[in-house]
Amino acid sequence: MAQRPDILLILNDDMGYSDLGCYGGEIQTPTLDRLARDGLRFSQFYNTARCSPSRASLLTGLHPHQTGIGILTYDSGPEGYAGNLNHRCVTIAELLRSGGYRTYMSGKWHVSSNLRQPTDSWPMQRGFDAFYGTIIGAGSFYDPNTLTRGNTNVEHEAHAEDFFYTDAISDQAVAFIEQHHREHPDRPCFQYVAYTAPHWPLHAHDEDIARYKGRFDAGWDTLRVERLDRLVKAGILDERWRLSERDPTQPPWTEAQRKEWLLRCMEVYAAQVDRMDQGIGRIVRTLEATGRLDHTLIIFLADNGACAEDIPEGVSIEELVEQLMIARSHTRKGEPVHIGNNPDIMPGPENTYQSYGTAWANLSNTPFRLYKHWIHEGGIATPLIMHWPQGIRERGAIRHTPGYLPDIMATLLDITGIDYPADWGGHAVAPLEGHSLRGALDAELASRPPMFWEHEGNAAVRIGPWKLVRKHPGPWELYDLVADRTELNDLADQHPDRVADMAAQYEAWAARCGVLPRDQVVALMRSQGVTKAFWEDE
Ligand SMILES: [Ca+2]
Repeated sequence: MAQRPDILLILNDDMGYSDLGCYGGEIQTPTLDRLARDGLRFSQFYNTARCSPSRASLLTGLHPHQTGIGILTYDSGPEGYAGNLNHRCVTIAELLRSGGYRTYMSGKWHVSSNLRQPTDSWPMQRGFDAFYGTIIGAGSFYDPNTLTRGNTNVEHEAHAEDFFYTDAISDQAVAFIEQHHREHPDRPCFQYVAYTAPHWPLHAHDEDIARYKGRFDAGWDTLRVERLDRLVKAGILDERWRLSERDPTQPPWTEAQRKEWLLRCMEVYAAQVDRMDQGIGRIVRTLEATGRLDHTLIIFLADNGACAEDIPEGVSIEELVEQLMIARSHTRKGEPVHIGNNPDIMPGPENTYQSYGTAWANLSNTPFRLYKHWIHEGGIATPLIMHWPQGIRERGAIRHTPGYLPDIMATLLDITGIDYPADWGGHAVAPLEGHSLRGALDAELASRPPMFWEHEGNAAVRIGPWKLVRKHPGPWELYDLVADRTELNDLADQHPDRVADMAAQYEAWAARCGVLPRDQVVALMRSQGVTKAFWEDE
Protein backbone atom coordinates (compact mmCIF):
# COMPACT_ATOMS: atom_id res chain seq x y z
CA MET A 1 0.00 0.00 0.00
CA ALA A 2 0.98 3.64 -0.24
CA GLN A 3 2.59 5.15 2.81
CA ARG A 4 0.24 5.20 5.73
CA PRO A 5 -1.29 8.65 6.26
CA ASP A 6 -0.39 10.92 9.12
CA ILE A 7 -3.21 11.07 11.66
CA LEU A 8 -4.12 14.10 13.76
CA LEU A 9 -6.87 13.33 16.27
CA ILE A 10 -8.22 16.45 18.00
CA LEU A 11 -10.61 16.15 20.94
CA ASN A 12 -12.08 18.98 22.95
CA ASP A 13 -13.87 19.05 26.25
CA ASP A 14 -17.51 19.74 27.17
CA MET A 15 -18.65 21.45 23.97
CA GLY A 16 -22.20 21.47 22.64
CA TYR A 17 -23.38 20.15 19.29
CA SER A 18 -24.05 23.54 17.74
CA ASP A 19 -21.32 25.86 19.08
CA LEU A 20 -18.91 25.78 16.12
CA GLY A 21 -19.51 28.09 13.19
CA CYS A 22 -19.72 25.10 10.83
CA TYR A 23 -22.39 23.50 13.07
CA GLY A 24 -24.72 26.51 13.26
CA GLY A 25 -23.07 28.39 16.13
CA GLU A 26 -22.08 32.02 16.68
CA ILE A 27 -18.49 31.24 17.61
CA GLN A 28 -15.86 32.14 15.03
CA THR A 29 -14.01 28.96 14.14
CA PRO A 30 -12.46 29.70 10.73
CA THR A 31 -9.98 26.83 10.84
CA LEU A 32 -12.53 24.15 11.77
CA ASP A 33 -14.91 25.71 9.23
CA ARG A 34 -12.21 25.36 6.58
CA LEU A 35 -11.58 21.72 7.50
CA ALA A 36 -15.33 21.11 7.24
CA ARG A 37 -15.56 22.91 3.89
CA ASP A 38 -12.71 20.83 2.43
CA GLY A 39 -13.68 17.61 4.22
CA LEU A 40 -16.70 15.92 5.77
CA ARG A 41 -19.06 16.74 8.63
CA PHE A 42 -20.96 13.94 10.32
CA SER A 43 -24.41 14.78 11.67
CA GLN A 44 -24.98 11.71 13.88
CA PHE A 45 -21.75 10.98 15.67
CA TYR A 46 -21.80 10.21 19.38
CA ASN A 47 -19.42 10.29 22.32
CA THR A 48 -19.78 8.65 25.74
CA ALA A 49 -21.31 11.53 27.78
CA ARG A 50 -18.34 12.30 30.03
CA CYS A 51 -14.62 13.06 30.02
CA SER A 52 -12.90 9.88 31.21
CA PRO A 53 -15.22 7.25 29.71
CA SER A 54 -15.11 9.03 26.35
CA ARG A 55 -11.32 9.17 26.35
CA ALA A 56 -11.07 5.52 27.34
CA SER A 57 -13.38 4.51 24.51
CA LEU A 58 -11.69 6.76 21.95
CA LEU A 59 -8.24 5.46 22.86
CA THR A 60 -9.14 1.75 22.84
CA GLY A 61 -12.09 1.07 20.52
CA LEU A 62 -13.87 -0.54 23.49
CA HIS A 63 -16.61 0.49 25.89
CA PRO A 64 -15.34 2.36 28.97
CA HIS A 65 -16.31 -0.34 31.48
CA GLN A 66 -14.12 -2.83 29.61
CA THR A 67 -11.10 -0.60 30.12
CA GLY A 68 -11.54 0.10 33.85
CA ILE A 69 -12.97 3.61 33.32
CA GLY A 70 -16.66 2.90 34.01
CA ILE A 71 -17.25 6.38 35.41
CA LEU A 72 -14.23 8.54 36.24
CA THR A 73 -10.74 8.21 37.61
CA TYR A 74 -11.45 7.48 41.28
CA ASP A 75 -8.90 5.80 43.49
CA SER A 76 -10.94 2.74 44.17
CA GLY A 77 -13.76 0.89 42.56
CA PRO A 78 -14.96 -2.52 41.47
CA GLU A 79 -13.77 -4.19 38.31
CA GLY A 80 -14.66 -2.05 35.36
CA TYR A 81 -14.65 1.05 37.58
CA ALA A 82 -11.12 1.00 38.99
CA GLY A 83 -10.27 4.36 37.45
CA ASN A 84 -7.11 3.30 35.62
CA LEU A 85 -6.79 2.16 32.05
CA ASN A 86 -6.38 -1.59 32.54
CA HIS A 87 -4.48 -4.25 30.58
CA ARG A 88 -7.47 -5.84 28.91
CA CYS A 89 -7.30 -3.09 26.31
CA VAL A 90 -4.71 -1.76 23.87
CA THR A 91 -4.47 1.91 22.89
CA ILE A 92 -4.55 3.36 19.42
CA ALA A 93 -1.08 4.78 20.07
CA GLU A 94 0.28 1.31 20.91
CA LEU A 95 -1.16 -0.19 17.73
CA LEU A 96 -0.16 2.65 15.41
CA ARG A 97 3.36 2.58 16.85
CA SER A 98 3.52 -1.14 16.10
CA GLY A 99 2.68 -0.19 12.49
CA GLY A 100 5.61 2.21 12.19
CA TYR A 101 4.10 5.45 13.49
CA ARG A 102 5.77 7.90 15.82
CA THR A 103 3.16 8.84 18.42
CA TYR A 104 2.72 12.18 20.16
CA MET A 105 0.21 13.60 22.57
CA SER A 106 -0.47 17.08 23.91
CA GLY A 107 -3.34 17.85 26.26
CA LYS A 108 -5.55 16.14 28.80
CA TRP A 109 -5.15 12.43 29.57
CA HIS A 110 -7.71 11.74 32.35
CA VAL A 111 -7.70 7.93 32.32
CA SER A 112 -5.47 7.39 35.34
CA SER A 113 -6.22 7.88 39.02
CA ASN A 114 -2.63 8.42 40.13
CA LEU A 115 -1.96 12.07 39.35
CA ARG A 116 1.56 12.46 40.76
CA GLN A 117 3.50 9.26 40.16
CA PRO A 118 3.78 7.75 36.70
CA THR A 119 2.00 4.42 36.44
CA ASP A 120 1.34 1.92 33.70
CA SER A 121 -1.85 3.81 32.88
CA TRP A 122 0.02 7.04 31.99
CA PRO A 123 0.50 8.02 28.34
CA MET A 124 4.22 7.18 28.01
CA GLN A 125 3.45 3.67 29.24
CA ARG A 126 0.47 3.35 26.87
CA GLY A 127 2.04 3.85 23.48
CA PHE A 128 3.07 7.50 23.26
CA ASP A 129 6.66 8.37 22.29
CA ALA A 130 6.18 11.86 23.67
CA PHE A 131 3.63 13.47 25.99
CA TYR A 132 2.99 16.99 27.22
CA GLY A 133 -0.16 17.83 29.10
CA THR A 134 -2.18 17.17 32.23
CA ILE A 135 -3.13 13.88 33.83
CA ILE A 136 -6.33 15.40 35.29
CA GLY A 137 -8.82 17.89 33.79
CA ALA A 138 -10.85 20.93 34.88
CA GLY A 139 -7.72 22.80 35.91
CA SER A 140 -6.87 26.45 35.76
CA PHE A 141 -5.94 27.48 32.22
CA TYR A 142 -3.30 29.79 33.73
CA ASP A 143 -1.77 27.28 36.14
CA PRO A 144 -2.97 23.73 35.43
CA ASN A 145 -2.53 21.03 38.01
CA THR A 146 -0.54 17.90 37.06
CA LEU A 147 1.20 19.56 34.08
CA THR A 148 3.56 16.82 32.91
CA ARG A 149 6.19 16.30 30.23
CA GLY A 150 6.92 12.64 29.55
CA ASN A 151 6.69 11.21 33.06
CA THR A 152 7.90 14.34 34.87
CA ASN A 153 5.81 16.98 36.61
CA VAL A 154 6.50 20.39 35.03
CA GLU A 155 3.91 22.58 36.74
CA HIS A 156 6.62 25.23 37.13
CA GLU A 157 6.52 25.76 33.33
CA ALA A 158 3.16 27.47 33.84
CA HIS A 159 4.83 30.15 35.91
CA ALA A 160 5.86 32.00 32.79
CA GLU A 161 3.64 35.09 32.78
CA ASP A 162 2.08 34.53 29.36
CA PHE A 163 1.31 30.84 29.93
CA PHE A 164 -2.19 29.72 28.87
CA TYR A 165 -2.99 26.02 28.65
CA THR A 166 -4.90 26.11 25.36
CA ASP A 167 -1.96 27.89 23.72
CA ALA A 168 0.55 25.54 25.36
CA ILE A 169 -1.28 22.50 23.94
CA SER A 170 -1.31 24.08 20.47
CA ASP A 171 2.33 25.20 20.63
CA GLN A 172 3.44 21.73 21.71
CA ALA A 173 1.49 20.13 18.87
CA VAL A 174 3.22 22.47 16.42
CA ALA A 175 6.60 21.65 17.96
CA PHE A 176 5.95 17.91 17.74
CA ILE A 177 5.10 18.19 14.03
CA GLU A 178 8.23 20.23 13.35
CA GLN A 179 10.36 17.81 15.36
CA HIS A 180 8.85 14.80 13.61
CA HIS A 181 9.39 16.33 10.20
CA ARG A 182 13.00 17.15 11.05
CA GLU A 183 13.94 13.85 12.69
CA HIS A 184 11.61 11.27 11.10
CA PRO A 185 10.48 12.79 7.79
CA ASP A 186 9.68 9.44 6.21
CA ARG A 187 7.77 7.90 9.09
CA PRO A 188 4.04 8.37 9.57
CA CYS A 189 3.01 10.59 12.45
CA PHE A 190 0.14 10.08 14.90
CA GLN A 191 -0.73 12.97 17.14
CA TYR A 192 -3.51 13.14 19.72
CA VAL A 193 -4.34 16.71 20.73
CA ALA A 194 -6.77 16.85 23.66
CA TYR A 195 -7.83 20.39 24.49
CA THR A 196 -9.49 21.20 27.82
CA ALA A 197 -11.45 24.10 26.33
CA PRO A 198 -14.27 24.93 26.84
CA HIS A 199 -14.62 22.86 30.03
CA TRP A 200 -15.01 25.11 33.09
CA PRO A 201 -13.40 27.15 34.61
CA LEU A 202 -14.32 30.06 32.35
CA HIS A 203 -10.83 31.36 31.64
CA ALA A 204 -9.98 33.38 28.53
CA HIS A 205 -7.95 36.28 27.20
CA ASP A 206 -9.51 39.74 27.25
CA GLU A 207 -8.94 40.28 23.53
CA ASP A 208 -10.82 37.06 22.69
CA ILE A 209 -13.67 37.85 25.09
CA ALA A 210 -14.01 41.34 23.62
CA ARG A 211 -14.70 39.91 20.17
CA TYR A 212 -17.94 38.38 21.49
CA LYS A 213 -19.23 41.52 23.20
CA GLY A 214 -22.84 41.85 22.05
CA ARG A 215 -22.88 38.60 20.07
CA PHE A 216 -25.18 36.85 22.56
CA ASP A 217 -27.28 39.85 23.59
CA ALA A 218 -30.36 38.41 21.83
CA GLY A 219 -30.46 35.79 24.60
CA TRP A 220 -30.78 32.04 24.65
CA ASP A 221 -34.34 31.77 23.34
CA THR A 222 -33.73 33.70 20.13
CA LEU A 223 -30.28 32.21 19.60
CA ARG A 224 -31.63 28.64 19.89
CA VAL A 225 -34.11 29.34 17.11
CA GLU A 226 -31.39 30.89 14.95
CA ARG A 227 -29.02 27.96 15.49
CA LEU A 228 -31.56 25.36 14.45
CA ASP A 229 -32.38 27.41 11.38
CA ARG A 230 -28.71 27.49 10.35
CA LEU A 231 -28.28 23.75 11.05
CA VAL A 232 -31.22 22.98 8.77
CA LYS A 233 -29.99 25.35 6.05
CA ALA A 234 -26.54 23.70 6.19
CA GLY A 235 -28.13 20.31 5.61
CA ILE A 236 -26.94 18.97 8.97
CA LEU A 237 -30.37 18.58 10.56
CA ASP A 238 -33.75 17.72 9.07
CA GLU A 239 -36.32 20.49 8.85
CA ARG A 240 -38.94 18.13 10.33
CA TRP A 241 -37.17 18.03 13.69
CA ARG A 242 -38.67 20.45 16.19
CA LEU A 243 -36.68 22.52 18.63
CA SER A 244 -36.83 21.08 22.16
CA GLU A 245 -38.36 23.38 24.76
CA ARG A 246 -36.12 25.65 26.74
CA ASP A 247 -34.85 23.74 29.81
CA PRO A 248 -37.83 23.94 32.19
CA THR A 249 -35.62 24.97 35.12
CA GLN A 250 -34.49 28.11 33.27
CA PRO A 251 -36.31 31.44 32.80
CA PRO A 252 -37.13 33.02 29.46
CA TRP A 253 -34.29 35.34 28.49
CA THR A 254 -36.59 38.33 28.89
CA GLU A 255 -37.01 37.47 32.59
CA ALA A 256 -33.42 36.52 33.34
CA GLN A 257 -31.62 38.43 36.12
CA ARG A 258 -28.02 39.63 36.18
CA LYS A 259 -27.77 39.74 32.40
CA GLU A 260 -24.40 41.47 32.34
CA TRP A 261 -22.84 38.55 34.21
CA LEU A 262 -24.76 35.94 32.20
CA LEU A 263 -23.60 37.46 28.91
CA ARG A 264 -20.04 37.62 30.14
CA CYS A 265 -20.17 33.87 30.93
CA MET A 266 -21.19 33.01 27.37
CA GLU A 267 -18.68 35.48 25.92
CA VAL A 268 -15.87 33.80 27.87
CA TYR A 269 -17.06 30.35 26.81
CA ALA A 270 -17.04 31.47 23.17
CA ALA A 271 -13.57 32.93 23.64
CA GLN A 272 -12.33 29.57 24.95
CA VAL A 273 -13.48 27.82 21.76
CA ASP A 274 -12.16 30.68 19.64
CA ARG A 275 -8.70 30.36 21.21
CA MET A 276 -8.71 26.63 20.49
CA ASP A 277 -9.55 27.27 16.84
CA GLN A 278 -6.70 29.80 16.64
CA GLY A 279 -4.37 27.07 17.89
CA ILE A 280 -5.71 24.50 15.44
CA GLY A 281 -5.01 27.12 12.78
CA ARG A 282 -1.34 27.17 13.78
CA ILE A 283 -1.23 23.37 13.72
CA VAL A 284 -2.79 23.21 10.24
CA ARG A 285 -0.42 25.87 8.93
CA THR A 286 2.52 23.83 10.25
CA LEU A 287 1.22 20.77 8.40
CA GLU A 288 1.03 22.88 5.26
CA ALA A 289 4.50 24.34 5.72
CA THR A 290 6.00 20.86 6.14
CA GLY A 291 4.10 19.55 3.11
CA ARG A 292 2.22 17.00 5.24
CA LEU A 293 -1.33 18.38 5.17
CA ASP A 294 -2.46 16.50 2.06
CA HIS A 295 -1.59 13.12 3.54
CA THR A 296 -2.84 13.88 7.05
CA LEU A 297 -6.21 12.58 8.18
CA ILE A 298 -7.50 15.17 10.65
CA ILE A 299 -10.37 14.17 12.92
CA PHE A 300 -12.05 16.67 15.24
CA LEU A 301 -14.72 15.91 17.85
CA ALA A 302 -15.86 16.68 21.43
CA ASP A 303 -15.79 14.30 24.40
CA ASN A 304 -19.31 15.04 25.66
CA GLY A 305 -22.20 17.44 25.19
CA ALA A 306 -22.37 20.84 26.84
CA CYS A 307 -22.19 20.84 30.63
CA ALA A 308 -25.03 22.26 32.75
CA GLU A 309 -23.12 22.12 36.04
CA ASP A 310 -23.22 25.21 38.22
CA ILE A 311 -20.21 25.70 40.44
CA PRO A 312 -21.81 26.75 43.71
CA GLU A 313 -20.35 29.46 45.86
CA GLY A 314 -18.95 28.05 49.03
CA VAL A 315 -17.94 24.80 47.35
CA SER A 316 -15.25 23.19 49.44
CA ILE A 317 -11.80 24.41 48.48
CA GLU A 318 -10.43 21.34 50.15
CA GLU A 319 -12.39 19.10 47.81
CA LEU A 320 -11.58 20.94 44.59
CA VAL A 321 -8.00 21.82 45.39
CA GLU A 322 -6.70 19.02 47.56
CA GLN A 323 -8.84 15.95 46.87
CA LEU A 324 -9.69 16.34 43.19
CA MET A 325 -6.58 18.40 42.41
CA ILE A 326 -8.34 20.47 39.81
CA ALA A 327 -8.66 24.07 41.04
CA ARG A 328 -5.98 26.29 42.54
CA SER A 329 -6.64 28.14 45.80
CA HIS A 330 -4.39 31.05 44.78
CA THR A 331 -3.15 32.65 41.58
CA ARG A 332 0.50 32.47 40.64
CA LYS A 333 0.91 35.94 42.20
CA GLY A 334 -0.66 34.77 45.45
CA GLU A 335 -4.12 36.32 45.21
CA PRO A 336 -7.02 34.13 46.39
CA VAL A 337 -9.10 32.46 43.65
CA HIS A 338 -12.85 33.09 43.97
CA ILE A 339 -14.37 29.68 43.35
CA GLY A 340 -18.04 29.59 42.40
CA ASN A 341 -20.60 31.32 40.20
CA ASN A 342 -20.78 34.68 41.95
CA PRO A 343 -22.54 37.17 39.63
CA ASP A 344 -20.65 40.04 41.25
CA ILE A 345 -17.41 38.65 39.83
CA MET A 346 -16.86 38.55 36.08
CA PRO A 347 -15.29 35.31 34.82
CA GLY A 348 -12.19 35.17 32.65
CA PRO A 349 -9.16 36.05 34.78
CA GLU A 350 -6.96 33.72 36.80
CA ASN A 351 -8.56 34.63 40.14
CA THR A 352 -11.99 33.27 39.05
CA TYR A 353 -13.33 29.72 38.77
CA GLN A 354 -16.84 29.68 37.29
CA SER A 355 -19.08 27.84 34.82
CA TYR A 356 -21.66 29.15 32.34
CA GLY A 357 -24.58 27.16 33.73
CA THR A 358 -27.67 25.39 32.48
CA ALA A 359 -29.31 27.94 30.20
CA TRP A 360 -26.20 28.49 28.07
CA ALA A 361 -25.53 24.75 27.96
CA ASN A 362 -29.07 24.44 26.66
CA LEU A 363 -28.10 26.86 23.87
CA SER A 364 -24.86 24.98 23.20
CA ASN A 365 -26.78 21.74 22.68
CA THR A 366 -29.40 23.26 20.35
CA PRO A 367 -31.75 21.68 19.31
CA PHE A 368 -31.34 18.72 21.67
CA ARG A 369 -32.43 17.94 25.22
CA LEU A 370 -30.22 17.37 28.27
CA TYR A 371 -26.47 17.58 28.78
CA LYS A 372 -23.18 15.90 29.65
CA HIS A 373 -23.87 12.86 31.93
CA TRP A 374 -27.05 11.86 30.06
CA ILE A 375 -27.42 9.63 27.03
CA HIS A 376 -30.14 11.71 25.41
CA GLU A 377 -28.90 13.52 22.31
CA GLY A 378 -27.77 16.61 24.24
CA GLY A 379 -25.34 14.46 26.25
CA ILE A 380 -23.73 12.45 23.48
CA ALA A 381 -24.17 14.15 20.08
CA THR A 382 -20.93 15.76 18.90
CA PRO A 383 -19.65 17.49 15.80
CA LEU A 384 -17.29 15.22 13.88
CA ILE A 385 -15.12 16.70 11.16
CA MET A 386 -12.83 14.62 8.96
CA HIS A 387 -10.34 16.25 6.60
CA TRP A 388 -7.97 14.28 4.39
CA PRO A 389 -7.21 15.71 0.93
CA GLN A 390 -5.65 12.47 -0.40
CA GLY A 391 -8.32 10.22 1.09
CA ILE A 392 -11.64 12.07 0.86
CA ARG A 393 -12.83 13.00 -2.61
CA GLU A 394 -15.93 15.00 -1.72
CA ARG A 395 -15.52 18.50 -0.40
CA GLY A 396 -17.88 19.92 2.20
CA ALA A 397 -20.36 17.05 2.25
CA ILE A 398 -22.50 16.09 5.23
CA ARG A 399 -22.64 12.40 6.25
CA HIS A 400 -25.68 11.17 8.16
CA THR A 401 -24.22 7.71 8.79
CA PRO A 402 -24.36 7.17 12.58
CA GLY A 403 -21.22 6.30 14.49
CA TYR A 404 -19.66 6.48 17.95
CA LEU A 405 -16.32 6.55 19.70
CA PRO A 406 -15.28 2.86 19.43
CA ASP A 407 -15.56 3.34 15.66
CA ILE A 408 -12.57 5.70 15.59
CA MET A 409 -10.11 2.91 16.46
CA ALA A 410 -11.80 0.56 13.98
CA THR A 411 -11.66 3.19 11.24
CA LEU A 412 -8.01 4.07 11.83
CA LEU A 413 -6.97 0.40 11.82
CA ASP A 414 -8.94 -0.17 8.62
CA ILE A 415 -7.30 2.81 6.92
CA THR A 416 -3.78 1.91 8.06
CA GLY A 417 -4.12 -1.84 7.53
CA ILE A 418 -2.94 -2.58 11.07
CA ASP A 419 -4.50 -5.63 12.72
CA TYR A 420 -6.26 -5.54 16.06
CA PRO A 421 -4.56 -8.11 18.31
CA ALA A 422 -5.99 -10.86 20.53
CA ASP A 423 -3.42 -10.11 23.20
CA TRP A 424 -0.98 -7.34 23.98
CA GLY A 425 2.03 -7.35 26.29
CA GLY A 426 1.16 -10.82 27.53
CA HIS A 427 -2.45 -9.93 28.39
CA ALA A 428 -5.55 -11.01 26.49
CA VAL A 429 -7.47 -7.95 25.24
CA ALA A 430 -11.19 -7.70 24.58
CA PRO A 431 -12.27 -7.92 20.93
CA LEU A 432 -12.65 -4.57 19.17
CA GLU A 433 -16.14 -3.14 19.69
CA GLY A 434 -16.04 -0.44 17.00
CA HIS A 435 -17.21 -0.60 13.40
CA SER A 436 -15.07 0.93 10.66
CA LEU A 437 -16.44 4.10 9.08
CA ARG A 438 -13.87 4.01 6.28
CA GLY A 439 -16.60 3.43 3.72
CA ALA A 440 -18.36 6.58 4.92
CA LEU A 441 -15.45 8.62 3.60
CA ASP A 442 -16.85 7.86 0.14
CA ALA A 443 -20.60 7.49 0.69
CA GLU A 444 -23.29 6.95 3.31
CA LEU A 445 -23.19 3.46 4.85
CA ALA A 446 -26.35 1.42 4.38
CA SER A 447 -26.37 -0.05 7.86
CA ARG A 448 -24.31 -0.53 10.97
CA PRO A 449 -24.40 -2.76 14.09
CA PRO A 450 -26.31 -1.58 17.18
CA MET A 451 -24.71 1.04 19.42
CA PHE A 452 -24.82 0.89 23.23
CA TRP A 453 -24.10 3.37 26.03
CA GLU A 454 -24.15 3.43 29.83
CA HIS A 455 -23.03 6.16 32.21
CA GLU A 456 -24.01 6.36 35.90
CA GLY A 457 -27.15 4.34 35.22
CA ASN A 458 -28.20 6.50 32.27
CA ALA A 459 -28.26 4.24 29.25
CA ALA A 460 -29.26 3.77 25.62
CA VAL A 461 -29.22 1.43 22.69
CA ARG A 462 -29.63 2.57 19.10
CA ILE A 463 -30.64 0.17 16.34
CA GLY A 464 -31.32 1.74 12.96
CA PRO A 465 -33.69 4.65 13.50
CA TRP A 466 -34.74 3.48 16.95
CA LYS A 467 -33.21 4.73 20.17
CA LEU A 468 -34.15 3.27 23.52
CA VAL A 469 -32.91 5.59 26.26
CA ARG A 470 -33.36 6.08 29.98
CA LYS A 471 -32.47 8.69 32.55
CA HIS A 472 -31.56 6.92 35.79
CA PRO A 473 -33.65 5.76 37.62
CA GLY A 474 -36.49 6.41 35.17
CA PRO A 475 -38.15 4.06 32.69
CA TRP A 476 -37.05 3.36 29.14
CA GLU A 477 -38.15 5.88 26.51
CA LEU A 478 -38.31 5.03 22.80
CA TYR A 479 -37.70 7.47 19.96
CA ASP A 480 -37.74 7.21 16.19
CA LEU A 481 -34.73 9.39 15.39
CA VAL A 482 -35.57 9.59 11.69
CA ALA A 483 -38.85 11.30 12.54
CA ASP A 484 -37.83 12.88 15.85
CA ARG A 485 -34.11 13.43 16.43
CA THR A 486 -34.82 15.84 19.28
CA GLU A 487 -36.53 13.10 21.34
CA LEU A 488 -39.82 14.86 21.96
CA ASN A 489 -42.27 12.05 21.18
CA ASP A 490 -41.79 9.01 23.43
CA LEU A 491 -43.21 5.96 21.62
CA ALA A 492 -42.48 3.38 24.34
CA ASP A 493 -46.15 2.80 25.16
CA GLN A 494 -46.99 2.25 21.49
CA HIS A 495 -44.21 -0.30 20.85
CA PRO A 496 -43.94 -2.54 23.93
CA ASP A 497 -42.47 -5.45 21.97
CA ARG A 498 -39.75 -3.29 20.46
CA VAL A 499 -38.96 -1.86 23.89
CA ALA A 500 -38.68 -5.36 25.35
CA ASP A 501 -36.48 -6.57 22.51
CA MET A 502 -34.11 -3.58 22.63
CA ALA A 503 -33.98 -3.69 26.45
CA ALA A 504 -33.01 -7.36 26.26
CA GLN A 505 -30.23 -6.53 23.77
CA TYR A 506 -29.07 -3.77 26.10
CA GLU A 507 -28.98 -6.11 29.11
CA ALA A 508 -26.99 -8.68 27.15
CA TRP A 509 -24.50 -6.00 26.13
CA ALA A 510 -24.25 -4.64 29.68
CA ALA A 511 -23.55 -8.11 31.05
CA ARG A 512 -20.97 -8.83 28.36
CA CYS A 513 -19.11 -5.54 28.88
CA GLY A 514 -19.13 -5.55 32.69
CA VAL A 515 -21.64 -2.75 33.23
CA LEU A 516 -22.91 -2.92 36.81
CA PRO A 517 -26.19 -1.45 38.07
CA ARG A 518 -25.56 2.02 39.41
CA ASP A 519 -26.69 1.20 42.95
CA GLN A 520 -24.27 -1.71 43.04
CA VAL A 521 -21.40 0.51 41.91
CA VAL A 522 -22.25 3.05 44.62
CA ALA A 523 -22.42 0.35 47.31
CA LEU A 524 -19.15 -1.26 46.20
CA MET A 525 -17.31 2.06 46.05
CA ARG A 526 -18.58 3.04 49.51
CA SER A 527 -17.51 -0.31 50.89
CA GLN A 528 -14.04 0.28 49.45
CA GLY A 529 -13.71 3.59 51.24
CA VAL A 530 -14.70 6.08 48.54
CA THR A 531 -16.57 8.60 50.65
CA LYS A 532 -17.63 11.06 47.99
CA ALA A 533 -18.01 10.50 44.30
CA PHE A 534 -20.38 10.81 41.39
CA TRP A 535 -23.50 9.86 43.32
CA GLU A 536 -23.31 13.07 45.34
CA ASP A 537 -23.03 15.25 42.24
CA GLU A 538 -26.75 15.10 41.68
CA1 LIG B 1 -15.58 16.46 29.04
